[in-house]
Amino acid sequence: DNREDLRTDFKTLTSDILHRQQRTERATGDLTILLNAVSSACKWISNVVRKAELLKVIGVTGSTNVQAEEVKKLDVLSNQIMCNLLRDSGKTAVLVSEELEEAIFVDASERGKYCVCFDPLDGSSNIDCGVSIGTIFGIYLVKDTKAEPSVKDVLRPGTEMVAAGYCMYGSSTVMVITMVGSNEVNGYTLDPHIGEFVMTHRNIKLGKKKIYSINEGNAHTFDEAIKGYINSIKFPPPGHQGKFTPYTARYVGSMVADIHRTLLYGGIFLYPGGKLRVLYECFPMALLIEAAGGKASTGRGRILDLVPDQIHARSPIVLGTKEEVEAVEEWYRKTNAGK
Ligand code: P6P
Repeated sequence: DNREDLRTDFKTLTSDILHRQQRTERATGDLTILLNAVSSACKWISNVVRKAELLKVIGVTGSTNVQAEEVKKLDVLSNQIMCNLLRDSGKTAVLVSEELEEAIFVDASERGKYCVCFDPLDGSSNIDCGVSIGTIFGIYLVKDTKAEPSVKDVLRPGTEMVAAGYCMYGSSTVMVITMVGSNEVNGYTLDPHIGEFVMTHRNIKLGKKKIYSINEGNAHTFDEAIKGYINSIKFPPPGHQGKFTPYTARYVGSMVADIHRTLLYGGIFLYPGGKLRVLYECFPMALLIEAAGGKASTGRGRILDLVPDQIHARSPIVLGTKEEVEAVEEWYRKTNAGK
């Protein structure tokens, strides 16, 4: 029966990770095991995120559980799921989490050679109003497998990451991931009935839609370059007579949602104020956007070249369609803003 809707040749994240291992010289299978731990953690977080409201309503967790403990907030729970599954994989040496002040250095007895920087549930302030949220991760290989792991293993440029991605918990659960060097970004949608991430977005490349995404509520803090660029896409240039097509404004306020749209449709996302974190928001998203044919900048240069000075370092970020990011960089050169 060759009915088109009965696809039987679907690919899964699990099979893609295994095939990548087979194609990689001297692959030990460690990254395969690590990525499967990330995938399992995201399935579990998805399950908990989707039940959270219900659990509160039906009182299973209510505001206190049987030990009369305050029910864990979703981002705390998501952090514990990520830390436990990553540590349990036996393939990690250093864990950096948005939820933890200090890095975790995995005990020698269960230590591996990878460092995972992650935000277990980014955008969690949006949970109660049903906005898409997500887990963001970036992976480094330790600098020296024979040395004691240290914070030096993660205070490195984003160009040294080996893999990065996010899992968005929205109308469906979608894992978007890139293996550095593949120049490919693939998206996989979770089929909760078979528990597999099934490939739904093959080799994502940015679209060309004229969309801009920025929190205009911060306009009073924008420097001359950002003001100049935003005005140039909202209003016709002085003396312009012809037809002017302004950009469309789209801002969710949850990074995974704003980046997912930018990856699929194109456009530009800007967070000029130094709010977003380098290791587990800026770097992973920059790797995805570059692999999908876009550009990711601080406004003055390639953001992946930054070296964070501490694990929760922040940076301004402008990313999306190459021409748009280059226009912002040009505004910085012209106005020499923020010097
Ligand atoms: P603002 C969510 O709190 C977050 O960390 C990112 O997911 C999002 O892009 C940004 O902050 C939104 O910040 O200041 O516009 O609410």
